[in-house]
Amino acid sequence: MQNPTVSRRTFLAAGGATVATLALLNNRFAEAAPLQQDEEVLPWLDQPAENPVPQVLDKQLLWEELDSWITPNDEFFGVAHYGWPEIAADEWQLTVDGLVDNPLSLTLEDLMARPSQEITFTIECSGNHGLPFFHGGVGTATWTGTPLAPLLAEAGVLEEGSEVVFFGVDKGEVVVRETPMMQHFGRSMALDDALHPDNLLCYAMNGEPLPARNGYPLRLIVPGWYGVANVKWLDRIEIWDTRYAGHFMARDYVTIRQEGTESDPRWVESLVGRTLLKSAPARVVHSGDSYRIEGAAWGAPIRFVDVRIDDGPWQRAWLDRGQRAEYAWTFWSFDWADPEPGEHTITSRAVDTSGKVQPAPDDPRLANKITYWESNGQITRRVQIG
Ligand SMILES: Nc1nc2c(c(=O)[nH]1)N[C@H]1C(S)=C(S)[C@@H](COP(=O)(O)O)O[C@H]1N2
Ligand SMILES: [Mo]
Repeated sequence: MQNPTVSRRTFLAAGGATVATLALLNNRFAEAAPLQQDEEVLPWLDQPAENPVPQVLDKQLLWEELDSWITPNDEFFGVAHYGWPEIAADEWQLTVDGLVDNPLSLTLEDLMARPSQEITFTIECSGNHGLPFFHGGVGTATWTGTPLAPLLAEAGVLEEGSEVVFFGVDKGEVVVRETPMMQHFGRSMALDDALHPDNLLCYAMNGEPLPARNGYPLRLIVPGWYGVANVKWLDRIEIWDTRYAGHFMARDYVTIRQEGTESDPRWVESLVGRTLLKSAPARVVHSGDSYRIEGAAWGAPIRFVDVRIDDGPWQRAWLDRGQRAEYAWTFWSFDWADPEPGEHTITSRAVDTSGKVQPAPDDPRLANKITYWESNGQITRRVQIG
């Protein structure tokens, strides 16, 4: 058996890897390595600021503790803009109406009796890394539910129906043109987007009933879309023939950036929707003289991930081929040979299968953006060696 501390890079370069050994090495990180006895994690010198809005953001991923590809339910980040409803399933129903032939009203039992489907999907809040206290708004779960498209087909969307609006039970006051009004949390999708076969009306998370925090009894799961589109505590679906312009669709979760030229600036406002390519260093694992940088990449199909130490060259990381799924993060690792004692920076960048590169923070798309949504720039962490 090979010495497990031998670096995968050296080992593969030597060309002697058998399939079994590869599987073993892969597995060590695929299991996402609950640390081996002699290993320890070096804490990052840079740490997020204290969370000033615990009523909105109740939990975050702790990067130094990232040791499983699937995020356990009790460690999953949670965002709620209008409080945290606790819903009794027997007092709850899902209605589907508006521009349909056949309005529906379904209990949780009805939904669970329908065909079920699973998807492993990394959810990220589009505000993640956009605020000094918000670095852990991402997690991966296997979501179970019934596909949305057949349900919409059963409701019989009328010819003129073009927009599917999803409402949560939770509500809050918004002020529009000086008029205060109570509004439910709502988000919409164009009918074609809503009909995507991967979209689920989800009632289970990692094999357990959906936790209250994550939307019990029912939430929308729309793989490939930012967190905000995945409406929790869902109880109403409406088909409209106009675009929905609710608060979290058209006023908040809107990205604003300056384009054009100095003399003719253009302010561009766009809706937060599909996920963007991103990666982050998770932690530095250390044992004796060996140092390994581990991280994750998500938001688009990943081709490769590069790591840069200090101002050095970009170097290719190893992708974990063991645990991958179309909509889930890919774990990567990099063997850091002989780091000099002292403080270092570590940056990662992901490249997707179409060749798109995760942008540097000074990329104009990021640098000219004044809102914190869609902060998918390269992330740099600081660590002390020795
Ligand atoms: N009903 C409802 N759904 C919601 C929200 C909300 O406030 N109310 N927040 C959204 C946002 S902004 C995010 S990032 C995700 C977070 O999902 P999680 O709490 O399960 O991690 O839920 C989304 N769904
Ligand atoms: Mo979010």
